[in-house]
Amino acid sequence: MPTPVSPEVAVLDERDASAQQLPDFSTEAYKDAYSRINAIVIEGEQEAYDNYMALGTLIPENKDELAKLAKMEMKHMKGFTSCGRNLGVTADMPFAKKFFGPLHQNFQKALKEDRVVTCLLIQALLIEAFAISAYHIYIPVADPFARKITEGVVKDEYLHLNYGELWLKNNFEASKEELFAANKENLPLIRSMLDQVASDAATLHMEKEDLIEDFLIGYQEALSEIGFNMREIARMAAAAL
Ligand code: PL3
Ligand code: FE2
Ligand code: FE2
Repeated sequence: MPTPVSPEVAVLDERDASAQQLPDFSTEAYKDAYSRINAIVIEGEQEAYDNYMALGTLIPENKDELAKLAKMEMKHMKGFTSCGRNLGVTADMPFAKKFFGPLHQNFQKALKEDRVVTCLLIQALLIEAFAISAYHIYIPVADPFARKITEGVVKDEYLHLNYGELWLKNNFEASKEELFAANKENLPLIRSMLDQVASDAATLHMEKEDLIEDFLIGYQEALSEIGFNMREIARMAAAAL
């Protein structure tokens, strides 16, 4: 007689098996998708460096702290560059520049007009929450080299998100209206970036639903930490629908 297996154990086994299904990193399909995803991450880290340096001019009292955050972004950029090199992939940088174009333009416009709240929402909340969710979902399906690098990076990204949360929390009442407007204008851009990256991410065994879920949890937690109530957060998240 076979040994009876409890249903709980059977379900657990199944979930573990699917979670540990690693892609074949050497196929042309994997490398092709990686050439775009790797470029997006390299460009994102480079722009994050530029954005924190620029924020230092808008918030001179935090100039040194912002320069420290910027320096971490430069390190991330170099780390992800080595991930591509390790797999023998050439990053498609023109694609990544276009990918970030609309968000980049909105940041630059806000910077010119000294709208520090909008700049913080774009870089320290939206981009960081996007990066944290992407890195979370990537780590279990990454090659061992990239996994180690991404684990180090994601720790830093929380410091960046926390910086933005704290500044906006300390200036909440004066920032509220600008935050609503900046969210309405920029959250749909994140949504469309997710749509654009979904099929390449799937090739890397990253599911779009997992990315959206992780992103929305992180972003909504940040909004709550800053001081928004549940109704306001729901209204802000609805801008992505
Ligand atoms: C700022 O610290 C980081 C900015 C980077 C933004 C990256 C967004 C990535 C979305 C695409 C999914 C990537 C999977 C991760 C692969 C390394
Ligand atoms: Fe980073
Ligand atoms: Fe960051």
